[in-house]
Amino acid sequence: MPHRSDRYISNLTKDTYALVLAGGRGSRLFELTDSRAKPAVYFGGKFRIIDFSLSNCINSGINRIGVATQYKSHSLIRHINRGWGNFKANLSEFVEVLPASQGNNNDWYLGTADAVYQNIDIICAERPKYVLILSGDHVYRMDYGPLIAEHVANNADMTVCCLKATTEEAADSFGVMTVNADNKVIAFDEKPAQPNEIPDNPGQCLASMGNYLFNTDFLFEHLLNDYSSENSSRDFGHDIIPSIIKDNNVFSYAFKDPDSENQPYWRDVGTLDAFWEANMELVTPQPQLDLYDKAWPIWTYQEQLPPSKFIFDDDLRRGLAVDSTVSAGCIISGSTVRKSLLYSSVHTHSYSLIEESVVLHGSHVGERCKLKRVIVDSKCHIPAGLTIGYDREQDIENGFRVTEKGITLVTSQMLKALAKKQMIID
Ligand code: ADQ
Ligand code: ADP
Repeated sequence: MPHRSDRYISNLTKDTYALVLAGGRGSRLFELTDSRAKPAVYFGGKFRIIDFSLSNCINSGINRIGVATQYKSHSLIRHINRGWGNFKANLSEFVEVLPASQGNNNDWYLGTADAVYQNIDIICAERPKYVLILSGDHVYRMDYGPLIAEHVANNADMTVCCLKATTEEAADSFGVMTVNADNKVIAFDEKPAQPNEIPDNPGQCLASMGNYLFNTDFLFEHLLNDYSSENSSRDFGHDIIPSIIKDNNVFSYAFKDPDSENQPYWRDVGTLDAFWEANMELVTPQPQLDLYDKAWPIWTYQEQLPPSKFIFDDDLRRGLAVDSTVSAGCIISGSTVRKSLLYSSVHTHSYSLIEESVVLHGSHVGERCKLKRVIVDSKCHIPAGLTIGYDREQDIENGFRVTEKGITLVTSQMLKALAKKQMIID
């Protein structure tokens, strides 16, 4: 991350209103998003995915932030109210929730552009010079200051943040753009089957991160224009960007790691495998995502919890965790935790073995359980003696979800159904 002195906390960031789009379901996370929107999904031991975009705003000096919510927003709204609601150094700074159906149309948000359109009045009242539209779905650390500075230096109307991706990754998944030598966007295809390659970079393309910076007046003008078109899906990637690039100054901004030439850290934890892998990366000795960097803190809501404890049980079996991350309030008693990430208030009991697993907060792992490559949703009670992650067929038979890569998801609903089934059989 840049040193403090290199950062652009300035009139530019102060003149910016950020709108975080947080209404998406994240359907490829299956039961993990049954009761919460994707931005509310837990990540990294104590955070939620949305904490990363919100922290990026605060650390960049953008202190007026709206969060557009829609799908299953209860958990997300509660998190924002508890963790971010009191954020203010003075009255002009806030993080506020903008739920669908309270904006201009009294209707659900259609596409991403509609989520902004329905909140025009709220944004207008703030009179920002720039509006930064962010996807609340990704985990990354980014200083938005240099983006705004480059946008202004380019005399741009709009700037799209982008990353290099392989054409394979981007096909059918990302917006892909073609730029000229000045980084002006000359073509934009939303989720193309065959993405345009970067010249001299075979197999590589420029993928949109779903983060956009607009001059406020320009944004409002084009949102209103879009409303005169009947067959628009009211989406930035499908409708707005392709329609404005020809006659306006639309630029791309390459998101780079300020400390290295490597691809910057940016994860779409949109599938169970990606969720498991990104969490597992954090328990390695030197993960690319540095959560311990004091210059770029990730803020969140956290319960007041006692410290974690590791106990020899009555038979002197050691409670231990190695190559693992253990959050506050956990009790590891007479069990072994290896290469795993335990969220807060997880309790593991004697003779249990937990390996390469992600256990969300408030879950209990009973005596003599064995877990390998498992995602345990929050507040699960894994009954004593259960083995998960060793036999794919058995896990499916037990009602758990097993991914192609062999990661097993367990939720409290699944465990309740299994208990009911076993009661009937007994
Ligand atoms: P997707 O991520 O597929 O592509 P989308 O599902 O529209 O686009 O989600 C974008 C963001 O908006 C997410 O943060 C989501 O939670 C939120 N969102 C979706 N629908 C919403 C609604 N109705 N109301 C409020 N919020 C909503 C986009 C771009 C691509 C780009 C990828 C990068 O369209 O061009 O490459 O992001 O991931
Ligand atoms: P086991 O892991 O053998 O199933 P328990 O879950 O009952 O056993 O707890 C083992 C130990 O964990 C207890 O003896 C106690 O030291 C500690 N412990 C359990 N609950 C708490 C608590 N709420 N506060 C502090 N320590 C606790």
